[in-house]
Amino acid sequence: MHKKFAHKEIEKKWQKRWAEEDIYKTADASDKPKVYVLDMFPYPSGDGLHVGHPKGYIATDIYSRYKRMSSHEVLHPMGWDAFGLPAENYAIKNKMHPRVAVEKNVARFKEQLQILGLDYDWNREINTTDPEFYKWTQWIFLKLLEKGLAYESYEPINWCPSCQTGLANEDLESDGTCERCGSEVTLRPMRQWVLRITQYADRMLEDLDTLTKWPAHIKEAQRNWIGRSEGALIAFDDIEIFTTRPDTIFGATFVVVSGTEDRFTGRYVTNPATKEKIPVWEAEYVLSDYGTGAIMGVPADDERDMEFAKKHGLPIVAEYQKAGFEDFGKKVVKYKLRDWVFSRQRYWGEPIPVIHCEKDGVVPVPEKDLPVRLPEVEHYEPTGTGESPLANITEWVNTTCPKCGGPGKRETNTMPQWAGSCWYYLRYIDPKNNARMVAPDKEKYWMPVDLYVGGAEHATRHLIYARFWHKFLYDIGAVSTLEPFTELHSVGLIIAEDGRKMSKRYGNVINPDDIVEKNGADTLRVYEMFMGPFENTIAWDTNNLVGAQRFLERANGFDEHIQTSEPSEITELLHHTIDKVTRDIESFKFNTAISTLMIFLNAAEKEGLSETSYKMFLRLLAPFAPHLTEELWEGSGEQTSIHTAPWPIAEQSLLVKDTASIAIQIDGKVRATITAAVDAGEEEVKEAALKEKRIADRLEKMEVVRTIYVHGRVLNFIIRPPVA
Ligand code: ANZ
Repeated sequence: MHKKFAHKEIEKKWQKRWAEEDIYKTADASDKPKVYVLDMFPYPSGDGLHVGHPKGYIATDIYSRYKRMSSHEVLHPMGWDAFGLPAENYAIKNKMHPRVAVEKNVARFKEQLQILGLDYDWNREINTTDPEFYKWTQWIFLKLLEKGLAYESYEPINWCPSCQTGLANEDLESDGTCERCGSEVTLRPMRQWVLRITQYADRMLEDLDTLTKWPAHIKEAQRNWIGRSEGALIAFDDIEIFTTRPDTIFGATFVVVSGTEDRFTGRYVTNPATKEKIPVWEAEYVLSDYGTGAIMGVPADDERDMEFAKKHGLPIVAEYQKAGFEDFGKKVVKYKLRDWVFSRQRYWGEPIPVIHCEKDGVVPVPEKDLPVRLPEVEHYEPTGTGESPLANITEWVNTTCPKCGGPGKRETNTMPQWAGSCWYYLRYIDPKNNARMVAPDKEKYWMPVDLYVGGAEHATRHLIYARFWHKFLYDIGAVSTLEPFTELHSVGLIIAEDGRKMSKRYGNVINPDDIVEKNGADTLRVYEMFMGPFENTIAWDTNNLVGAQRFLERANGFDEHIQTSEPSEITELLHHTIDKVTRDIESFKFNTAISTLMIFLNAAEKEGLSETSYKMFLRLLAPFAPHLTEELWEGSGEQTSIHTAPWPIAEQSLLVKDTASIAIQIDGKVRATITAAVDAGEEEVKEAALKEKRIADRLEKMEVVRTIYVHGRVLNFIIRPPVA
C-alpha cells in the first residue's frame, strides 16, 4: 500500500532526538570488536555540496549503521580539510579572510551533511586549520627534520604563475598544468623545503601487495607513480645514460640529452660496445629529471628512438649482437617518484616550524613552543616574489634563536594543502589530547582504518602521501601498524542529467538541500545507493528518484499486510533477504541490497507477513532509510532506537533453496557431488571440492593443469602427473 509520509516532520523529530540522546557517540575503547569507517574529509569550498558529494558519505553511513547493529564499536567521524589553495583562492576571490571564509563554509557543509541524517560522532569533529590540530602536523614535520627526511633545496621546481607558488609533481595534471587552476607551470629555481619520500619508495611499493582489499586500479596507479625501474648507468665518454636495456647497446647509434627542441649538438661520443663514434642530439622526449637526463638511442628496439632516427636521418642498425645484461657498467634502481616539494609561498597553510639563525643556521622550534600560530594579517594575497605573504609581517618574522638566543627569523613558507590529510585519521581517535598526537592504547584499539571511501583522483596524491607519513610514524613508534587503510573503495561520480559534469558553469548542478526539502533525505539516500554499482559514474535521473520515493511510501504502508500466520515461502524469502542484504552491504553492493528488499516487499504485500518478519524488514531497511524506519519502529511499539537494535541473522536451515548440487569431475569422470550456494563463484566451489577427501586424495600427487566450471552444475579438474 502506498502511504505518503511527512518526511520533513519525521526527519526533524528524529535528528533532534538522536542528537539529544547522542546515540552515535563512540566509546574510546570497548570490549566489542571495533570498526573504523572513514570518509575522505572535504575541503569546505564556497559552493557547498552538490548531490555527488554525499554518495560516499551515505555508503559509509549505511555500512557503519549495519556494523553498529551487528554489535561492533563503530568509529565514523567527520572533519574539515581547510588549509591550502582551494580555501585561500576562494577567500581572495570573495575578498574575505580565509579564516572567515572557512568558518562560513564549514557551517554550511555541516548543515548540509546533518540534514541527510548521517551518523557521525560530531564530538570528534576536527579541522586542519585549528592550532590544536596543526600543532601535531608541525610536530610530525619536526620529527621528519630530526630524522633527516626534511631538507632545504635550491633546485628548480614547478612554479604556478597564477597561484604564485611552487608545487610538487603530485599537484600537476597529467599534461603538466596546475591541478588547481589549469595554468601552464614553469620551472623556477628557488629555496624550498623537501621531504625525502623517495627513501620510502621501495617499502611503499612492496607493501602494496599486502593491501588485498584495495581496488587493483588504485594499486596499479601507485606502482606507476612510484615507477621503479632496474637498469644500468653506462658512460658514453663523459655522458652517462640510464637504460633498462643494456643488452641493446650494440644497436645504439646515437645519444640524446634532454633539451627544449630537436637539435644536433655538434658533438660525437664513443659507443663503449661498438667503439664507434655516434652523434649527440638534444630532444624534448628525454626528460631532464628522470634517470640521468640522457639516453642511448636504439632505433631497432625502441619506438620513440626509431621515430627520432627516421625524422632526422640517423643511422638504424636492424641486426646487432645482444650484450649480456651485466656486461656494461653499473646496475642501478631509478624511480619516477620525486622527493616531495613541501613548501608553499602562500599564507593559508601550517607555518613550517623552523627558525633561521645567522650563527646556528636552521634551528627547529622547540616542541614546547608548538604550535607556531599563523599570524593575523591584513594582506594575505600571494606576493609573487617567491616569498610568502608572511615575510612582510616583521613582528612575527623576527624572533630569537632557540639555540643561541641571538636574533633569528621565522621560516615564512607554509606547508602544502596535503599536510593535514596525511595523518588526520589518527586525530579522530583522540581529538582532544593536548599532550600527544594520539594516546597509544587508543591508537592500538582503533587502527588501522578498516574501511576508507573517497574519490579515485586521490590515488597518486593523498593516498601516496598518507602512506608515506604513516610508515614514518611507524618507524618512530608513534603508530602500531605498517599501513593506515585496510580496505578502500572509490566512489563513482554522479554526473548531471545532460551527461555533463555538474558545474555552475553549465547551470546543471543539483543541490541536495532541494531534494531533501522536496523528496526527503531517506529518498535521496535510497536513490543514490540504488543508482547502480557504487564505483560507476552514473547520470542523475529524476524519474528514478521518484521510484525510490514510491518504494519508501510502500514500506510506510507495509504494516497493513501484517497477519497472524505467514506463508512459509515468505519466511524463506525473508531469510534469503537477510542473508543477501548482509553480504551485499559487506561488499558495497548497495544497489542489489535495495533490489532484494524490494523483491521481499512485493512478495509480502501479496502474501502477507507476520509482525516479527515485518520488524526484521524494518531493521534491514534502517541503515538505508534511518528516519522513516525509526518512525515505523516507534509506531510498532518499540521504546529504544532501531539503530541500536540487533541486526537480523539469517536462519541457515531456511537458505537451502539457494543451494545447488555440483558434480565434481576429474578428467571428465564424476568423483563426488557437493552442495554449494547457487551464486557461488568458481573459486568458492573449488575450495569446497578440495575439502572432499575423495577429491583431495586423487589430486594429491597430480598437477592441476586447469579447471572448467559450468556455473551451478559441474566443476572439472584437468590433471597430469607433475613434471619432475
Ligand atoms: C635503451 C633502450 C632500448 C631503452 C630499448 C628502452 C628500450 P622506464 O624506466 O621503464 O621508464 N629513458 C631513460 N632515461 C630517460 C629519460 N630521462 N627520458 C626519457 N626516456 C628515458 O624506461 C627506461 C628507458 O627509458 C631506458 O631504457 C631509456 O631507453 C629511456 F629497446 O635505453 B632505454
